[in-house]
Amino acid sequence: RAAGEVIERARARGEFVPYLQPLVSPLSGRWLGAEVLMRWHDGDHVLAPGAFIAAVEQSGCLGAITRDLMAATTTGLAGARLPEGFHLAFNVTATQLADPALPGMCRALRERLGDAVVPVLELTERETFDLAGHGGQLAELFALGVELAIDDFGTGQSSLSYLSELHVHTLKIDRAFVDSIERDSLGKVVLDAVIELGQRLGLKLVAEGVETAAQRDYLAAAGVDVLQGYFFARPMPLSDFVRQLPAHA
Ligand code: G
Ligand code: G
Ligand code: MN
Ligand code: NA
Repeated sequence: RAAGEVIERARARGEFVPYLQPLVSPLSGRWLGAEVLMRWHDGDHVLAPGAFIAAVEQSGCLGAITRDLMAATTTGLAGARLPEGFHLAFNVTATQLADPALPGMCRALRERLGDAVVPVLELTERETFDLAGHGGQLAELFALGVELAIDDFGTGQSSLSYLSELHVHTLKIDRAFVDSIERDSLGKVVLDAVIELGQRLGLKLVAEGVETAAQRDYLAAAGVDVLQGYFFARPMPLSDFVRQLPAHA
């Protein structure tokens, strides 16, 4: 309860803000989109979700905070010239897919930023089993041009059947597998298998946690479509993203 009140007060003060991390083309280095990551501006401190996401979920405010992040991102990018096909990815829980406000938020995003922008909802692999009940709202979201990405792919333990059943567009390869590239480990076997699986299913592949040129080169040669990681850019405040975008678009 007490923690919930702290979270709600922080939300009311606008302390939960979007940071954006570029999604990068392996070949050209261009920014093809961004993942929106929540940060808590608590006085002088900027906290990452690991420190507070559990409290947010318990507070019941996660849905409201996600809507705030979507609205703030839409407003913050409204003046920017976004490249054609720019993907804007938000992290959501399976429960949030049923949020009746979600289709309207996605529609508003496309209305304000243009149809060239593709809203993406990232769902962790661990939650995909919860998706079955959300078919109706998912169909509505897909009709609006929204795409679905499976986050942290390779770390869950679900069956793979949902990939064909759920109209998933994108697999985000967990950074643990990217991390194994420069080490001769079992992780690299899994990485290669995930890449082949995604390609055979016709899914877009995004690799997360790219930190070195060697990792970039390996993933580019393997045909991974999009890269994300500190090697290219860290998550940054929206205003920094807008300032840097023209040099990378
Ligand atoms: O940004 P960072 O690496 O600290 O994120 C840590 C975790 O928090 C990641 O798993 C990320 O998916 C999650 N996360 C970040 N922003 C959001 C958000 O807006 N909503 C939800 N549900 N999770 C988020
Ligand atoms: O689970 P999800 O993929 O949404 O989480 C993304 C998280 O990964 C964010 O918290 C972000 O800060 C973090 N991240 C992004 N790029 C890198 C990277 O290159 N290395 C590491 N260690 N973390 C990263
Ligand atoms: Mn994510
Ligand atoms: Na991830």
